[in-house]
Amino acid sequence: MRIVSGIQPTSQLHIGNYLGAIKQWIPLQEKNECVFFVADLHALTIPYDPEKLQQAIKETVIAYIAAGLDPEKSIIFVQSQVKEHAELGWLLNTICPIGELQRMTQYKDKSKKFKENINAGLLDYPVLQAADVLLYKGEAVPVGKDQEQHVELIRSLAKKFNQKFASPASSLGGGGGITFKEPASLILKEGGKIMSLTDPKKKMSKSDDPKSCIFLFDSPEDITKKIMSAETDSGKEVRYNITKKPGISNLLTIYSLLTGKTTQQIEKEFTGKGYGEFKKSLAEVTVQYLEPFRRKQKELATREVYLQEILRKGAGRALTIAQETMKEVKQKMGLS
Ligand code: AQP
Repeated sequence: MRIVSGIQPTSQLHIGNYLGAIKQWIPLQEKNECVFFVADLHALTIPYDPEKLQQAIKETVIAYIAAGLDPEKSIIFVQSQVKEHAELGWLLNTICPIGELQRMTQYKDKSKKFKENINAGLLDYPVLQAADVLLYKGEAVPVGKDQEQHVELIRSLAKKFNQKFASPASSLGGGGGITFKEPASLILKEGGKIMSLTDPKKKMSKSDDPKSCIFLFDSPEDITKKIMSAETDSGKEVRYNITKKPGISNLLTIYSLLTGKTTQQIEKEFTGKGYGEFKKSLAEVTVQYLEPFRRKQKELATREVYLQEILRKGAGRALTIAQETMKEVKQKMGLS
């Protein structure tokens, strides 16, 4: 299968990005053709500092590799280096109903969060995302739960394109069979939506308060501080109950995903022990789990040439596939 996914360099990557997305990318590399990119064009849709963008891109690539992506197995590159993403995005705009974009949850949330900067790119974001996947004729998109709605739109645009331009029965375009497959979203049942440490009713997000996220490269001191002050619920019992105890349930989910133990096993372990002891143990587990990430990050941060080479090769491989798709798309749309 061809697998496609990406993450925006909007800040450092957090444990939600890892547990919801990257963790499933790693095993997928073994038996599939994987395309993983740094979504820098998407990152321009919220306020950002141009002077810091290159560094953020580099840190995202480092996070990919420190977390286990293998440049020998996967195609790793920066989205803006393959201009066909923007080109296909424009073409897909012409078949995307604007109402579909206006109902997107992420658009609504981000327009509230960045009231001063509701730009057209924010609304159009899912169309560029469709281009990101369809350019490589992606068949599956491993993402967190928040992206489910966007992947549905990708499927709907793929279908619309095929019906309009690629079906043998179509009066328009080149016909000649389908162009795009309708990609499936791969969303983990556990880990698909890790919640904020400071407000467990909200998703953990890179662009929120740093105290609400455990970043992959946080120091042991920061991890401990953040977990110890994470919002918990009334009562003392360590019990999984998403409606009555959203804070503790979120921490239990993280604990379970980092240790491989079930939440029931963890509840049993902490019977009669209270939140403080549980959080202390979670902090230790997290510090330990992320230790190899920090080590790898330090090593990679000094290997500028190696990182550049990965991205150069990745962009070259991506471009070959992208140009092939664009040739077909343009022909079918009457542009060549
Ligand atoms: N809290 C989360 N739990 C599980 N998965 C998550 N993802 C994001 N947050 C969580 C998944 O990680 C990938 C990141 O994609 P993105 O950077 O393109 O956009 P996002 O979903 O908007 O991520 P953030 O962290 O919330 O970033 P900002 O604050 O910049 O918007 C996706 O697969 C996403 O589902």
